[in-house]
Amino acid sequence: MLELISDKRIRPIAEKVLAGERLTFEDGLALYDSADLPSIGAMANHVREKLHGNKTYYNINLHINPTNTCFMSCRFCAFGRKAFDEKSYILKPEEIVDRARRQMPKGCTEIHLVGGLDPRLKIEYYCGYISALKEAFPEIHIKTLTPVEVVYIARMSRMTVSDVIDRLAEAGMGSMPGGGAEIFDPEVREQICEHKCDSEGWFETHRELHRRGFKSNCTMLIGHIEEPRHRIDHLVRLRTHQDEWGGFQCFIPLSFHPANTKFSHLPPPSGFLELQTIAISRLMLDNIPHIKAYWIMLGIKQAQVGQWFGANDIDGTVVHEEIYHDAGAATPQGMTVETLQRLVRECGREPVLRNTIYEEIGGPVA
Ligand code: V47
Repeated sequence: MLELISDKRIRPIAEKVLAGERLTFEDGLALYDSADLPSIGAMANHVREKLHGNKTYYNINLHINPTNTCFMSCRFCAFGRKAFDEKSYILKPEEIVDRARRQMPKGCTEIHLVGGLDPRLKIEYYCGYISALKEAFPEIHIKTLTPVEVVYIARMSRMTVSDVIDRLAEAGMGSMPGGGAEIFDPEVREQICEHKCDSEGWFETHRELHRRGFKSNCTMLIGHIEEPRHRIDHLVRLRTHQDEWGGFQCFIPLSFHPANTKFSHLPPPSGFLELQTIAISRLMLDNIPHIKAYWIMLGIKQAQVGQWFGANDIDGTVVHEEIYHDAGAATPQGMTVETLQRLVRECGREPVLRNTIYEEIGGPVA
């Protein structure tokens, strides 16, 4: 492989990758500084195949956003609405159960729920919808809330983060998705989402989850005002947490969609940056097992290519998605199992059905 690397500056990094050595902050920056994307992709693919062979994981899931009212004003967000907006909504627990009953795809194992921040909603609301879903669908894994919501609920309900997590766990929360991470660097955070929880609150929440044995995911939002050094700093912070606590099972690089946001004047991230980031994440995050190329956000074509640039997961059926579609995503709202399997096979990978915690759960269900 080494002789195929055109950019000689990154050959020492390839040697480290082949030797299984950890990459440094400077290595990460050098990779972002190189235009030799095929070589970086080949390095990431080497790691990906060492970990997962030819498998690409997918799941059968349903997304529900309990509320879109949000008192924050994150500049990258097109989803949140102020309470007086006629398009704002708060679903009651029974409405969430009803929607799940109507929309749940055959073989579904997971409901993924995240929403806006509304001071009128206290811990009882969140525990209410979790326990209502668990009562109606005891076998379904409830993957819900991000540290941003947890820290806010703690503040609004006058509780500690630790107590909020205990209550959510008692109600039946199974794990947490990776949202709210954005970019950890405080100067970037100040410009894109200054009111929401900082990196300390984000990591505290995951620490509290991981020390109790819960799994969670992590993300990074790319292609807005951040620079390569902010992305590498973000990845190194995740890696450091993981060294101590474990618990992150999947990393998802998220591409910024500018439409209908305060950054609508920015161009969307390039396909080059997306693939570079998937690959560099795979290389930097040597202790996080899975990298997801989320088809809803990347588009189907790029999610397929991502499977050769370090990703080994494509996410699932989703069924109904609001966060990216409000920001101009052109992907479908959901996908059938048959289509997911076909798309994975078409790019030469083996589709493997998983549950939320990456247990393989057997062949096609359709
Ligand atoms: O934290 C919001 C991002 C995240 C925009 O854990 C935007 O399996 C791009 O975290 N353009 C929420 N991104 C979604 C998320 C997620 C999605 C799928 C799977 C998992 C998982 C987690 O979406 C937010 C923010 O970073 N986001 N607005 C936008 N306009």
